[in-house]
Amino acid sequence: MNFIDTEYEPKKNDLICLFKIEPSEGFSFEEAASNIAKESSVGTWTHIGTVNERAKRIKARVYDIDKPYAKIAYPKELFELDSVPQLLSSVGGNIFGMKLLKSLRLEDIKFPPGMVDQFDGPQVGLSGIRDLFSVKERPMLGTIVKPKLGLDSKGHAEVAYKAWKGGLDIVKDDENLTSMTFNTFRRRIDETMKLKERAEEETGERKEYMGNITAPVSEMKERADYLIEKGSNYVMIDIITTGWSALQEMRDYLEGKDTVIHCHRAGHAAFTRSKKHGISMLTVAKLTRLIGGDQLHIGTAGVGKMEGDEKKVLRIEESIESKKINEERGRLGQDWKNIKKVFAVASGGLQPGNMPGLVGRMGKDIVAQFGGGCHGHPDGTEAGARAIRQACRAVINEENLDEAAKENSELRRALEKWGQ
Ligand code: RUB
Ligand code: CA
Repeated sequence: MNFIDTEYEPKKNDLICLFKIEPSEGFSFEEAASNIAKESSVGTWTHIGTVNERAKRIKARVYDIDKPYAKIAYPKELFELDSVPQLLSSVGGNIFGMKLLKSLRLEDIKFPPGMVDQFDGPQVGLSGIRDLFSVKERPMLGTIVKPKLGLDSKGHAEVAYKAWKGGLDIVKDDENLTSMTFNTFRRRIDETMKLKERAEEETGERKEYMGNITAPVSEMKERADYLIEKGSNYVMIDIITTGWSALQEMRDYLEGKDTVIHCHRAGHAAFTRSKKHGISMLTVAKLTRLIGGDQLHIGTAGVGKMEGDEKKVLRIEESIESKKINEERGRLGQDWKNIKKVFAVASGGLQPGNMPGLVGRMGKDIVAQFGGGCHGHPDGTEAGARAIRQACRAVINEENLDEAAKENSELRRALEKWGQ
């Protein structure tokens, strides 16, 4: 069987993958690409006598070579159209370990309409989240309670309360805070939701809490139910450590409950970070949108503490916030049909002085989160939250931060500590 066919015109319902390929010594690029198509669809390392007509018809085809990239078309019969695990067992599976490849990166997947139709996408999505808060003209502002582990339930709730009181919209648990002996899930939810109500009464603003429900799936369902019972509109899931199957299951489970799924991506960099090998964050983001995460961490476009440059992060942002994506070198197109937009979360090492750079690069449609950059304020959490809100107001009013700091002492103190 031949797996290279540069005359092939992909069919409307073919799934397309864009790979970046580096062959091992002694192998040509074409040989490498052909073996990727073979192993990820119907073939194996040697000629086999069991190949039938169907296998020949539904094989994958390398149809475009633009070194170091190759595009491969996969007929839809190769997939169980509503299963992300099965999709990745094919196009994100054995191929990454083949000896004839020095490195391989799955840069992008274009989902065909027949697959998009099988998924619901976000239930609330970007505009639903904006409606929930009645905030349209500025980024949503959030914090992660810090220290990430150590506080008891009451201590956690008090820090959350101060952040809301100071002007932040959203408080979230950190990725590794789930149900600890010193801060159990239920006790934390009880305490924090009580103080959320108080903060709402005192500020007259809508406040939200993202409790981290990360656990084995059956337990996640119970934790989600508990949050909903206590009046929360949000759950947070570590989507990489719990896995795609868990996200699919939780999205189904929450259908009809108008609950926002905040997707934390802790661990993604183990396979997204290398520019040569692994699976791109763009692919992770598109899978998250397809399944139905409502908010997703995508990076800070070079502003904060985490890796991820501006161009890369903006491409990801566009892919989760547009209806249609155009194909360009290093990325495939996508028609999202009726799938809602995901709200991009910018987080990791942010502080008030980053606000102009952040909004300048990523726009105002972001959830901007400040952990250390809130609780590390010289005058504490509430002052830190005020400084963040002041910086945000200044940027939206197109005012210079130094100017704004003259009238806003919390912002001034933040800039003295962290600069711009
Ligand atoms: C934020 C934090 C988050 C990171 C994750 O705390 O620790 O877990 O945003 O990174 P702080 P990413 O504001 O103190 O850095 O958002 O890139 O996935
Ligand atoms: Ca945005």
